[in-house]
Amino acid sequence: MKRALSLLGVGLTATALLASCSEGERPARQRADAQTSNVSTSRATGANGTLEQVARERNLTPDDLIAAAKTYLPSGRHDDYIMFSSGGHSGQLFLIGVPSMRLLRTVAVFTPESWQGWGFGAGNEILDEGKVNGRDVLWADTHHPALSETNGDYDGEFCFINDKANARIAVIDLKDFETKQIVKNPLSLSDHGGCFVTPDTEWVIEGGQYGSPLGWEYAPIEDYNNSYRGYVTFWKFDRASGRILTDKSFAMELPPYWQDLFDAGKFVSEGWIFGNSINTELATGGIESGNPPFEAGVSQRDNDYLHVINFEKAIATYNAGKTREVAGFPVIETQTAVDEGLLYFIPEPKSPHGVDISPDGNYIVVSGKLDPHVTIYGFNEIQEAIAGGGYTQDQYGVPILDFDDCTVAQIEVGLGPLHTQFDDQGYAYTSLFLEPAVARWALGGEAGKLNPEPDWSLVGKVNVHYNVGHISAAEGDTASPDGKYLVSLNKWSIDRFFPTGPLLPQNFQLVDIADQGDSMQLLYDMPVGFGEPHYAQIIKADKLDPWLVYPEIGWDPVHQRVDPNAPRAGQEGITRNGNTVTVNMTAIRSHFNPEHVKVKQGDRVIWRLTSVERAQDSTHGFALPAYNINLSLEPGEYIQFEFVADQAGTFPFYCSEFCSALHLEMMGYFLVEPN
Ligand code: RUQ
Ligand code: CUA
Repeated sequence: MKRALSLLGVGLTATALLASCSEGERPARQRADAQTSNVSTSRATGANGTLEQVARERNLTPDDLIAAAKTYLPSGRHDDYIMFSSGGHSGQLFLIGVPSMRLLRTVAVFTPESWQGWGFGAGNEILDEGKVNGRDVLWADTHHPALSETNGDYDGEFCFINDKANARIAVIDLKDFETKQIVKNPLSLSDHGGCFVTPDTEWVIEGGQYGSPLGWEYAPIEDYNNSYRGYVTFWKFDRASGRILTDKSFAMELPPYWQDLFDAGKFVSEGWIFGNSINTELATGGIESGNPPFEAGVSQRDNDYLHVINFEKAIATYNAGKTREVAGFPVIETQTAVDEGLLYFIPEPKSPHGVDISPDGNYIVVSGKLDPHVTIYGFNEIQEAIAGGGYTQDQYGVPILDFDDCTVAQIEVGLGPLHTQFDDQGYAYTSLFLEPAVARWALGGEAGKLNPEPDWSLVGKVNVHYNVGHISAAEGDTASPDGKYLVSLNKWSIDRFFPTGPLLPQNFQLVDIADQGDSMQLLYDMPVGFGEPHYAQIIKADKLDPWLVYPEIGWDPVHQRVDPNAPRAGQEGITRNGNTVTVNMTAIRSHFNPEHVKVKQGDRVIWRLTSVERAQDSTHGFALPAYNINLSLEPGEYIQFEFVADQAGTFPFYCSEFCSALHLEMMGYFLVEPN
């Protein structure tokens, strides 16, 4: 094996891998164990022996060993980065460590989640905010997480995420990684270009997707051009309360093209918003009637339109009251947007996707799903074109700027380009769905000074498996990307993992992008067996500053303050007022107090439960069978839930979190005496 490794030219590298792990550092107990195991026989061949033997037995190449060493974290060591990944149809948010690619947590957002008690006695009022026309919609197709930013950089305070299936936005506070708000868009049932934040997170942008009458009222599909519309909504975010202020938010009506993704300008382009679109054909489908199916109808034209919005001016227009109420929501009509000079279009080739702003804010990158190029628009060029006047117009009167006037470069990157991210060395990365691969290309202009390659040129590619959608580089969509790592969010995994029946996981592939030039190394495959994640953002871990326990006993995580109703130690008890029974209960290892809760059938029960724990990680559960209650009580947390005791019987409740050696004994009886 030593010779085999040497032939591959990496004998020294393998030795170096072991150098930091000397025998002398190992505890005596481990040394003794090693001597009695089979491994110890190969140890006799020297320090290299163990690693070589493992490599041989496990059929690992030298590159594999390097990749393993770059991703492995010894027990107790933390990841440098945290990836916030959309949970796809799970409706949740996933937190994944990078480079280890270990799943750290799911955060319950749109979908009930029993471990966190979300929807089973806690969080119900927030899930209720996500109702559509009064009906529960307890799942979501989450697409785009957006970490809050200060000066265009992640600040680690909040995360937003959209639900494409119902046009909803959720707000998650990164003090406790819990969802605080769900906002339902009153104009539409679908969004896609959501959510993205402005550089100081004053606004959360939610762009639409499938054209429909605003407010989704009925209109015949034959009336598409007149009655159907697109939109982009601007949600005002208030950092102090950690909430979107729906009464200070507004939307802009757009032609019924299918708006795709949006992004906010930064630095030079701050105050402007960019979005792309498809279906400027205004195709309405109807394959069953002999019409072209959507996939053909939407792809007929060579160009669709990049939407360029003067957002600064749009805010002024909204503040001046030049809006129309639609479904109770203020909307700047397209005609107003044109009259006020808020909206411009620029052609973008062919079935465009993705709109990504370069870190310096100077360039807008758009891919064409059916065009092998990325197209780079210059912000200054766009401004000159706007100032130049003399526009053509689309059929809704929106000015169309000249393509050549606004573009600075087109780079042939490969087949099926989708999304672009950036690094700290003057490179951009674009996912290529059809190849499938990730292309690295060199930026030009000022940003291109960081790389040694010619401006606006393709530098190299790394193959991925298979069918990459989004990619996410470390802080790769911010004003100061970190480089180092890129994760390819692959849609298909085919032969990468054990086939779990016909339904296969997705595959997050970690790529090392630290070296310049054409040298990117695939490091790790992470199967994602829950929902179909779309986008992810990767933040430096030390920017996050989560609470380790809730700040004070009796903490209400919904409002982030102590609840005066929260029972403290010594305040436990059960009080009756007519048919209403109030239970004041505390939890601490390893008991609830009180342990007997006796009510009469038909009583209304208000149950107040405080964890009076202060030790980190001393979480208790609270499971009440048949009444569909399960809570997660983190140290200091207070939760109140209410129900009518309509089922008589004997209901053992218990702590559903393995919290101590006597966790099984952490229980009580809920006794409902029949009428
Ligand atoms: S966009 S298909 Cu994020 Cu590629 Cu949704
Ligand atoms: Cu508390 Cu188990």
